[in-house]
Amino acid sequence: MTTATSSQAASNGAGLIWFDGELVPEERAQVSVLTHALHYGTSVFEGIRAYETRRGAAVFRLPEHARRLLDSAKILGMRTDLTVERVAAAVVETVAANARKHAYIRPLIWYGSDALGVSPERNRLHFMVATLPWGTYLGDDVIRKGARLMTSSWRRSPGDVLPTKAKAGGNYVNSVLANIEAKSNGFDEALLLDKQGFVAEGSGENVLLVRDGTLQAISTSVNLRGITRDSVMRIAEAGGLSVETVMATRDELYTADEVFLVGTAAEVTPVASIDRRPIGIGAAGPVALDLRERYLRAARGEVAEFEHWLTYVDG
Ligand code: PPE
Repeated sequence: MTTATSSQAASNGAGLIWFDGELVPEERAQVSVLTHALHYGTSVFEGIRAYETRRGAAVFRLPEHARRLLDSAKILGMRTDLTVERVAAAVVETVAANARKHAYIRPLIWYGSDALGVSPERNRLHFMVATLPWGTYLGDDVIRKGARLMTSSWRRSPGDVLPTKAKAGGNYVNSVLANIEAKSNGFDEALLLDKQGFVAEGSGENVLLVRDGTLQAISTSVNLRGITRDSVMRIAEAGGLSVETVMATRDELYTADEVFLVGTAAEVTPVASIDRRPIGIGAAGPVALDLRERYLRAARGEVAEFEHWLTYVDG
């Protein structure tokens, strides 16, 4: 571990951050070391992307992300007076203030530093929105070659242990453990199973597969109800592909024609192998690459049918 000094320059390239109603430079957007969320993982967040379109930057499926952020807060019992409209306005304002053409957007609601101790009640809630200049999530190379996945020895925490429908900070310890296990074993990403052995999701993505020309989406039992998963299923249907929801075991993934990961950060990332077994052709598959292309075209405002998914930053 590298130990930071508090004078270290901000390194995320976030520029101006929305912080409790004000836009402040990243180096001034700081919190106390006694922040409740830092000690107990009591935060909820979103991952959203803005894409460059002919009409300037546009945020992809913003109302859906804002709604899920507030749903996550509700699941954690957070009493916030934020609304979908206020979250969306803060996102748009932050993208505009940084003059970003495209961005990865990270809104966060968290309990502050008024009173340490498990009970969060006496802590005020805070809200921030950061915009980051992220490119592809697992690297351009992985898109070309396909990701190498490892089935994690860590199971996805069941919904009666941690609420998997909430995008809560604390939940992500499960993802971090799986991710570092996969990376330290030389893989690109982890695949998590649930306690029964069914495929749950990646450390930060949902899983889709193709079998005999049908797109199969892993059902949303113990995973996040992914917005990209929903977008890709609708795009596939619009393109005439049959789409169904399935429970799948890891061996069913081994024998699929294609497997891919979908998420806001990962977009559509083809999978080349799982546990060193080649999937299909053992490289990025044709359906994955086609859906990736069509997803990105929709996000860039090039598909009239899906333009209602965009919120243009300049009105
Ligand atoms: N499952 C998990 C566990 C998850 O974190 C994500 C998003 C998804 C599924 C896909 O959800 P959606 O973005 O709505 O399609 N992961 C976010 C966090 C990535 C990170 O490293 O942080 C993301 O993609 O923004």
